[in-house]
Amino acid sequence: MATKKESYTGADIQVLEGLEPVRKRPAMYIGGTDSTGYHHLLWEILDNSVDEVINGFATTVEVTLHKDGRSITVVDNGRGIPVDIMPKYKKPAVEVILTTLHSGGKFEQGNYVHSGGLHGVGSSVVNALSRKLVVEIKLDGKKHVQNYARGRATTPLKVDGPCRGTGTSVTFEPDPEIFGEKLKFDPETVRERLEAKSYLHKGMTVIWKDDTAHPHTHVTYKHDGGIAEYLTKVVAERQKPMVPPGSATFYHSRDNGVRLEASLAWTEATDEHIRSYVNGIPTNLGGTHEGGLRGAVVKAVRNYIETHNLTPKGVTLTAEDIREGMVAILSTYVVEPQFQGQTKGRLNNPEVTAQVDGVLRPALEKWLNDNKSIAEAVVARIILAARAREASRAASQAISRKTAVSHRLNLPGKLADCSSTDPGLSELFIVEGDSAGGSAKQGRDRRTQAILPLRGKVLNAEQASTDKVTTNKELQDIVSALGCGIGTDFDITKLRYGRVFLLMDADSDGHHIATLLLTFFYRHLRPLIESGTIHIAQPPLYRVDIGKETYWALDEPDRDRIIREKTKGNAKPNIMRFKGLGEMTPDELKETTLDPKNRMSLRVTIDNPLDTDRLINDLMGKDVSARFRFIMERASEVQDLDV
Ligand code: TTJ
Repeated sequence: MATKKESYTGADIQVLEGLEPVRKRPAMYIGGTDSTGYHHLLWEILDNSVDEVINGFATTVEVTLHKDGRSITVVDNGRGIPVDIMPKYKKPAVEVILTTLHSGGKFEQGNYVHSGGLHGVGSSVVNALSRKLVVEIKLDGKKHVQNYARGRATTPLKVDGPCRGTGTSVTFEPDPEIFGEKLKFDPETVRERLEAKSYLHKGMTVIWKDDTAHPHTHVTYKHDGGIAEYLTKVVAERQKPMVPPGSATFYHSRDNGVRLEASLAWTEATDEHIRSYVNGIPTNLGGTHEGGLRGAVVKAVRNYIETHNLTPKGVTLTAEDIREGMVAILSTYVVEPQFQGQTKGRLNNPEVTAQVDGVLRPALEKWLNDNKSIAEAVVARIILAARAREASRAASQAISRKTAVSHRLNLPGKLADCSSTDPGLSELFIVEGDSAGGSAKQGRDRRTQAILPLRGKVLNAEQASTDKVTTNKELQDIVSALGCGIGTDFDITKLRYGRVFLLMDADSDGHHIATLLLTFFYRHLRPLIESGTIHIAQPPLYRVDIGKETYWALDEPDRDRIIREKTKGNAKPNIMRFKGLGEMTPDELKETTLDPKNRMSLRVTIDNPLDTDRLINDLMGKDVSARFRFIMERASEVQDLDV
């Protein structure tokens, strides 16, 4: 016993040397310590099991999110991480792998292909950043178990009875010291990633269990149709039929070093939707491989149009027209991928563009020529897109012409503008209802704050084209007030306000309007969201007076916390609930919501364009409670609290 203990003390020192830099600078290894950061840990662990499947040694990967929402188990039925003692380290291989930086390298060579490169930071990084980690290996009829905490082994590798079969299981809990006390895995993010993996690696069984859900989730994903099946599913989800129906196409290539699969179709949607993956890992921000796909599609279609004399009269087809409504899945394998961006969502290898184009373009041309009736329907759809674009351009130019005459003269009548003309100082509050608008006008700082009350119905912009959107009075007024135009005439340098706040009641109507407005900004004025211009004001729901002090509570728990913490002795709290913004006095509104020194607001950001796309697609349907969640969830996620 004593010897064992001693050797563990020795090991601890070595571990500390090995993994200390990871705990010191976690962001260098995983991109950041926000929610993306700890999800990264999961992807890293998961990819080890997926690799074992890709290499043909496992069939099944199972992921369980435990009740606490933050510990998670990944299990596979592969060969099991080796447990034999490595002479150089005098420790079991598994312990070396989990406690030494880059120790995975040895196992990645030879016949062991690693899918990653993106998450290939190593399971030791996950271990270092986990409050606890337990590895269980079934091998040679024995179950081996070892525990770790913050990268250090807390027990030796022990045999814990006999077992059948082989496989590896890792349970870990990201360290709240690194990621903050609020850390929770997002079940939908995990589920979606697992489902995507099951399409990308056809035949693999993926089991997803979510013990935070009521009742507990237990689903199995297995798709022998691979990404061709994935495309069908994505198109169905987006509820825009294929043009022509059932016309998806699929390519597969393993030649001349380019390993690639792509599946693609045109639909009646007005946007382009590409899901791309490198080595099985999503590249949400696209990159050079997507560039290759886009180029291939545009050139193949142009070539088809020219050789068949289908060029339309009176309208020129742009690349965007050709790709409008296209839905594509692209899965490429790159030996040494280079990624860019905070979350490494973009592929940067320049050579990949030509490789993807070189494979896809001839394949697409052949498909078009072999399927003339499909090709003709696609070309007709593209010409329609070009004509619609020209029509909407005319419509949006009409609006901009009006706003361009003078930045003041054509402002909407109900806008109470600010006196400053410096966008850096100016803020616009879009306010629900006339009575709240009135209080806001009285409570604002008229030098820098403009108020635009909304009266009529806001159009659901999810489905609408630009010319339709610009006929809606409320949206038209917003565009005019903003001054930056819309559609092809959008020019962010003309934006009249540096910040735009949505100020709505904290009830379901208010949430609905906010959602409609966010949808409009997301679909038609996305740069405003991307630049961080759009904010959601956070008016309080309660006023709590205790003695001479006044407190504001955003919601019920907040109110109860204030009462608990601030009520001393005999002071009896006086509580008032605002049924809507209209019930607040101008002074109250100023103090809590308008005044930059005291107000609460949330900045709207897009952390994952795919998620956002899906959310907006899903939620602008019928389910009001889901819409409500959208706002609340997104809002609570936003880090940029402007207090
Ligand atoms: C390495 O080469 C010898 C046979 O086993 C190979 C291996 O490492 N297999 C393997 C690792 N299967 N599963 C894992 C694994 C699974 C999880 C959940 C976590 C980690 C870190 C590794």
